[in-house]
Amino acid sequence: MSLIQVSVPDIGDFDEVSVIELLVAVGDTVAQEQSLITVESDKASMEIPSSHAGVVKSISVKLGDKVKQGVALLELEVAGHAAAAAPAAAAQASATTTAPASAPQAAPAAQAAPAASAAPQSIELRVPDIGDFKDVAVIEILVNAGDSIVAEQSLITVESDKASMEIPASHAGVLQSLSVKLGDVVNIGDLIGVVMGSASASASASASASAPAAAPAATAPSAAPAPAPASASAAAPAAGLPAHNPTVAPSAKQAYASPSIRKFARQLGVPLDEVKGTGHKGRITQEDIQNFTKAVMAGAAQTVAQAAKGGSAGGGEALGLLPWPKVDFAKFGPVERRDMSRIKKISGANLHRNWVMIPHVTNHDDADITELEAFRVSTNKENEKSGVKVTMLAFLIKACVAALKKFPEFNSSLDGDQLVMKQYFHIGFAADTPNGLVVPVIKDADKKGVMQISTEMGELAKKARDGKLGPADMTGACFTISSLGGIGGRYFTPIINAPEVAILGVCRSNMEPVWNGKEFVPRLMLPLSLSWDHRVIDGASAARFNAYLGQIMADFRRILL
Ligand code: CAO
Repeated sequence: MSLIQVSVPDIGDFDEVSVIELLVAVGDTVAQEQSLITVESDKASMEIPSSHAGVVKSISVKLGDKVKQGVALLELEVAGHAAAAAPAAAAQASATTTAPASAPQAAPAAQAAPAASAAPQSIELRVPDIGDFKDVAVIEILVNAGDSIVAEQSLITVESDKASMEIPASHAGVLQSLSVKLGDVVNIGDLIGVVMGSASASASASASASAPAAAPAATAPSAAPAPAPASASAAAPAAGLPAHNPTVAPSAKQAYASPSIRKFARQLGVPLDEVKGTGHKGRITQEDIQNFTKAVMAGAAQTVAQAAKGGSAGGGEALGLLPWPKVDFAKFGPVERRDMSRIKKISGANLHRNWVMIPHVTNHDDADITELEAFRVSTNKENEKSGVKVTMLAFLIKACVAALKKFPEFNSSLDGDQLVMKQYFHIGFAADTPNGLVVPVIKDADKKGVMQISTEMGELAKKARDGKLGPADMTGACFTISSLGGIGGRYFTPIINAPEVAILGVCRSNMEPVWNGKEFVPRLMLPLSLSWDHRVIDGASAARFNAYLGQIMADFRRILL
């Protein structure tokens, strides 16, 4: 074990940068390359990564500190380093951290291509030397073609995985064209745009090419929004300067976050400018993104885009409903809070969407299964030794395949204005497990016999109860059956498993008196509940589907016709 010191690396042309985020705490175990501290100038922010894996022993800076190259940031206890090696290790730490931190050197003003001249002329604005960074992504475009820009005004923001920087204009003038768009990857020398101006109107173009980013904010009028709300007014567009490209930066409030947080937000699809920062000076932290995501997933919040689409956030506000009641249950008696299982959370969100988005109708009917049940019982007796038990559900799967073949719109999915008609017959069945409802799928049920379907169903149901179903076991269904036959009940309204368009609910069969035209006779009746998507199926088809299903269940020989 040895201690190594991580200090501020060569930060290029910056005299001082501010410590804006401490990404680790004393006692934390950090991995090599893990970001430790974020520092920021007025034009760039960068994360200082750890040169070694180790444990943070002490941190010698605090938020808001201004630091210069060589200032000690923290001490790491590193395994496997002899004490004698410590200075070398420290040096290495510095050296390693230099790489990303060289980014600010990369923020010089865009280089002017043509030679200086007093007459207005087209001047190319190119990506300057951006240090060790190659292939950096354009994450913000801060100007529009047609804008009048001043020298040093930020044109675009580029970002690597450890640093983001704004690239300022080397020349003032009217922006003729922009050659980059969001998401482009740029390198030194790439054209950003062309400005019509006087080369002499550049603010010390060549000087700023070497050290523009170090210019104090006050002398570097920037159309780019301030990184921190506190300095927002200082960063407001200068008088006469056009506003930002509204399609790129619609919000006056620019999210204030480090490059890795921006990346994290992008990966999750979180709109950063809707996240409230709770960090230093309102900076957005990883926890802020996580909390925002959790709130949206739980339906407690909505993104602007969701609200605009009128989708449901679960709270019902988007549907114009009253907010969900908030009750302090403990006021009325003792309570205990339990987390919902993962399966319940996932299936709940899916069921909710399906219930809200699909216009469901449910038809109820009964099938006479007297003979089929007798056949099932005798088959099971004959096959007692095989260990395979046939339940009514296996026959239902075959019967549903026959009905899907006869009424193909039940074996379809909606895709915009089109129906995708499936030529395969994969049938899902809802299975009750200790952790919640899952829907394993019997693939190609049309090609399988009742015995094989029973065997597969038994295996899949066991896998489901053991929590061992894989994604392949649960995808691709055309139609689902939800059987409560082993439990009880009469009828229910099953929720369609989108993007399927129908689902069959089955309850417990009962011996009932049925009028045969002459007399009441005892018949075993199976209650069927067929829910269907009224956008795709109409009531007459649904009644016919149920009736056909009933005919097959009453006389399974019909399946051969
Ligand atoms: N009528 C009368 N009895 C029935 C029946 C019916 N419709 N369906 C099944 N049974 C009987 C079976 O014959 C069996 O009886 P024995 O033990 O005497 O042989 C018993 O009920 C138990 O059957 P089962 O449930 O084990 O087998 P299954 O093939 O019918 O169902 C499975 C398998 C995995 C679908 C089932 O166990 C299950 O999980 N069902 C719940 C599905 C569910 O939760 N749906 C609701 C979704 S909406 O929230």
